[in-house]
Formats: sequence, C-alpha cells, structure tokens
Amino acid sequence: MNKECKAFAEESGINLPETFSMEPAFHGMFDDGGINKPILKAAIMLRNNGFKTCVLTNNWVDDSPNRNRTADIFSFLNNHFDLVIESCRVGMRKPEKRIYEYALKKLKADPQETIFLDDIGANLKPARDMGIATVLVRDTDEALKELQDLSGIKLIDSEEVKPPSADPDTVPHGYVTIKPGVKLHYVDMGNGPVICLCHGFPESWYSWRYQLPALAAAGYRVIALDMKGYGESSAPPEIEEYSQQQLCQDMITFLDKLGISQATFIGHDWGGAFVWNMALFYPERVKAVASLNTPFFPPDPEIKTSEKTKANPLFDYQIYFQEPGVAEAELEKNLERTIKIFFRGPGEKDKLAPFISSGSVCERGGLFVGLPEKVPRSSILSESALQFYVSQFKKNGFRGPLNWYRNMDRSWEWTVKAHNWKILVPALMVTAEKDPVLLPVMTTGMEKRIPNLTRGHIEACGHWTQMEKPAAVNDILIKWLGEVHSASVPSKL
Ligand code: CPU
Repeated sequence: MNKECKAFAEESGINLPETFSMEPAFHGMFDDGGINKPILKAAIMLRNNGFKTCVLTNNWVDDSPNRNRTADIFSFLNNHFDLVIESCRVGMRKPEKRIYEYALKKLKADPQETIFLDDIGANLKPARDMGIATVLVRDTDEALKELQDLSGIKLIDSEEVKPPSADPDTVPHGYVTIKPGVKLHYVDMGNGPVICLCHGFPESWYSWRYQLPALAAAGYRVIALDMKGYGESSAPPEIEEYSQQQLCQDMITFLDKLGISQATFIGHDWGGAFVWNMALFYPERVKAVASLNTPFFPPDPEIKTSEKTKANPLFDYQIYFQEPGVAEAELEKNLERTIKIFFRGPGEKDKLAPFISSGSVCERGGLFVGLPEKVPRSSILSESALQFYVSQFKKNGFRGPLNWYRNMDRSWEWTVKAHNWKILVPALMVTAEKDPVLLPVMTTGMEKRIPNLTRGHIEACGHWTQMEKPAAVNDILIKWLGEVHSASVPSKL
C-alpha cells in the first residue's frame, strides 16, 4: 500500500515527505479501539430480538506483522453477527451496488426490512437508492437513537444485554475415557489458559452456555463438563462412584488424558463444593478456584456431615434424597415438569403456588408434593433450554445426579484428613442475594480458611446464577480471571 500511495502521489503530482508511511494511520485506526462498543451492544440486542445482523467491511487480506489483531477482530465479529462480508473475499466493495444486493441475498432480506449503518456518507447512498433505511454514524448516541426509532427495539438505557449463548448443535465437544465404561463429556471453546467449568444439581454443561463464548473471547480455553452422572457423560449406578474423593480422582485423570497440567476451576452448586475440594486436595493442579453460590464448608471433625445436614431445616430435601430409588421415581416421572419446577427465578412472576420449600420435604412425602400437574415455564427458562435439559435427563435419569448427595459421610471421612483445611490458591466466592438454599450469610468467615479470597455478590439473583444474571457473572469472572492470569493472557479487544 505504501508503494501504491507513492506511485499515485507521483502520478498526481503530489509531493510526499521522504518519511511517508501508511503505518501510523493503520495503527491509529486500531488504537481507536477497533470496534464501537455501544454500536456493537446494539447489534447484539437487535440479534437477541430476532434481527439478522451483518457486517459489511471494506478490508484487505492481512499478512502484516500485526495480523493477529485482525484475527482477533474477525473471530470476534464472526461470533457476534450472523454474517460477516469482507470486500477482499467477495471481490466487491462499498459503495458498489452489487455488494448490497449480495448482502441482502445472503440474509434473505428485502430492502424495506433492512437498516444499514455506515460512518461514510457515500457508502449509504446506493443502499438508500435501493430502499434500505440508512443511518449515518457520526455521533454514536444520535445514531443509536435513529436505530432505535427505525427498529422499534429499545436500545438506549436498556437493561444489560444477554451475552451470546453457546449453541449445542455446533459447539465443539469431546469425550475422555476415565476407565473402561466411564467417560466424561465436555464442551471446549477458545484458546489460552484452561478454565474448567463444573455445573451443579440438576444441570448440564449447558448451564454455562452464556459463559462459554464470553470467557473464550476473553482469552481462555474454556472446558465445560457434563459432570459424572449427567448428560452425555457416563452414569455408573454405584453410589461410591460419586464420592468427592472419586470425583476428584476422575478429574485428575481427565486433565492427565487431555495433557492439561493446571486449570482454573469454576463451580456452581455441587460443582462449587467439588472445586473447593479440588483446591484443597490437589492445589498443584489448580491455578485458581471460584465458586458460585456454594460456600466452602470446612469439615467439622466432631460432627459428621449427615448429622450437620439433619440439623439444617433448609437442607431437609437432602435427607429425602438419601433412600435410593425414592427421589428418582418422583423426579423422573415427568421430566418436563421436573425441569420446569427446578429452574425458576426469585421474582414474584416465577413463584409457584403453593410455594415449594426445600424444608419439610420428608414430612410432605416428596419434593413436589402439593404442586399442580401442569406447571408454567418460568421467565429464566426458554422453550429450547427446557427441551435441551429434558433431552439430557432422558438418557440416564436422576440416579447418578442424586448419588452426589449419597456420599455425605464417605466424603466427610476423606475431607477431615485434609492436611490443614486451608485453601491457599487464589480464590473467588460469588454469593447470590436470593438463593433460597445456599445463603450468602453461609459464607461468613471463609477468609479464615481461604486467605486469598476475592468476593463478588449478585443482587436480585436466585439459585441459577449463570442463567439468571449471565452478564453480571461474566463481568465478575473476567475481572478476577484477568487478575489471576495477568502474566499469561494478552489483553484482548
Ligand atoms: C433446590 C431446592 C430443593 C431441592 C433442590 C434444589 N442444590 C436445587 C439445588 C440443590 C444443592 O443441593 N446443592 C448442594 C451443593 C453442595 C452443598 C449443599 C447443597
């Protein structure tokens, strides 16, 4: 390009200084931040509201030493838009009419239902001539206002945007055989230091659907497992297969077979209890540890966990879960109803009548006793998410998942042996204000055992943290991960 500029200048009789170079201009373009964040946010919101979104860019195939920057931008755009059209690949460029026709054809859109934004007026003209509504982006706020009026979607001062979700049909995934007949299934996205996401009861890798793309975009390799007993992982019937000791050993084998020496572990609910144990017993393999909702309960050498659980009325459902077969029958009877009852937000709109509590379950004679046969889907569970969870529990039912609760004293015997009951690796505890079972107050005093503890707190959030408040979860995790991995992750977009 430098050569071409010089030739053009000569032809046009322009005197360029000796030191002329296009380089500072390009650097300047990228230093501006590359992507206009408010406009990007609006594009994501429009997509979340059913619009198809497309980037139309005049660019060049970049083989410069800075091409990694271009790679970051394009892999980011590809993940956030339905379509990215690069002039250098289609052999057309703005403002040629045919590139707009090409875009509409690809999008299967009519001009009358299309909005086109550009910061160069000349690029808008052919689009406008075709009947496309256009917005000249000079001042971002003004452009957003115009876009809001044209689209009819609230884009300004609106609530936090839902981050993009991983798509179960296309997400990369794999299996690791732990021993003959036992395999663990995982979803695997991104590049960089490894993060292992461990879900809770009764969930799936899919509970991390809003975290996977965000953490991958932040510069990590994100592995979300189907924990033992769940989804496409094996579900051996034996109770001992689900002791914390066995589950931790399985995880070490999982890491070994993938060739991963160290990972940052992030868990929620039972996954949270599990990651605390990983940090306690295998700190060598744990770069850092984070738990959503689940406090670190250090074992009490005087009182067995089963006794402790009996003493806490909120945990009565766990007593009900003890007898093999009983809760299985109730939870497997109507999977759709079971999932709809579990996944509910803390707000009035998601309340079921009669209110079902985690207490007095044994007395009631079942977790769902008293609830109607037909239960409405809650505000936090889309129809496709409901169907996905149902499909996951069709395979192996609830025996494996419930077995996680059936090792209380076996796990206690193991955890009381921990050398000092201290977790020294960097740690994060995220509490959720409205979790009815894992109360924020239960985390009081954790600093005594975990000196390197960072805290996060999410207000108006119930038990299903990752899907209730995905943007807040991502912000907290990405900030903390950045501190923990500051030496190893290059700063991204
Ligand atoms: C809510 C209410 C009743 C029954 C089940 C649930 N989580 C779903 C959430 C259950 C759970 O039991 N977590 C464990 C995690 C390890 C510590 C104790 C609580």
